[in-house]
Amino acid sequence: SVKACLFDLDGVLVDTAKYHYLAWKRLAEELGFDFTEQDNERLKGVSRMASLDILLSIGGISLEEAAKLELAERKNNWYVDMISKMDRSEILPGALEFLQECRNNGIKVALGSASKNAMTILNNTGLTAYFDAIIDGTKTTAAKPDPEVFTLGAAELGVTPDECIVFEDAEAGIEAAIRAGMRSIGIGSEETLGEANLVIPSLEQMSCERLTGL
Ligand code: B16
Ligand code: MG
Repeated sequence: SVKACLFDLDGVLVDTAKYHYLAWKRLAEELGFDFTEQDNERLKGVSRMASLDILLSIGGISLEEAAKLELAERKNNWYVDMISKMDRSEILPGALEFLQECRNNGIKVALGSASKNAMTILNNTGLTAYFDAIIDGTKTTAAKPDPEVFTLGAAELGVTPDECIVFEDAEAGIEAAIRAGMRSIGIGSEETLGEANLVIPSLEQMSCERLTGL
């Protein structure tokens, strides 16, 4: 049976990808090259430093670790400026309703995000109170597709992997769920998330009843 739902943040509950994109694009422009929305697809679900490495490879730039840390911080400051202005209107369609339905049905709820800024986003959108456990980039040492973020979530909730369903918008996140021994639901397109047990366009198509048939 299903006892817990584990949610990715960016791309599942809120659309912060657009802010990540604006900040990375600004950094690329300062470094003298263009960064397209298509390039940005490669950064989804990927950690901050790994994202920077991808960006620099697109620009054909190689740098020392100290210079990279400085650039990552510069990008993060712009990103934090943007997410500090977020409010509940930026919660994705169907998310609030499904989180509430989980709570009403006694299904535990955890966050499993790579972001070190997850608490700012949850607090500004009013989502914090929906979670029984919050695992974010400040608590993990290995990035998705490593299963750590979801394994820690299940442990904190006191449930076993086979009792968990992971909701993810990134291919690396679905792989992390599989490696954790959990079932998963992809939010987005079948093309990239085909490994999931079910793929739906958004949480608007989700209900607790649909969890039972997975
Ligand atoms: P930060 P998720 C991920 O969030 C984003 O998808 C990814 O684009 C970002 O680089 C990563 O968080 C780290 O974010 O720079 O705020 O620590 O999808 O795992 O909720
Ligand atoms: Mg995501």
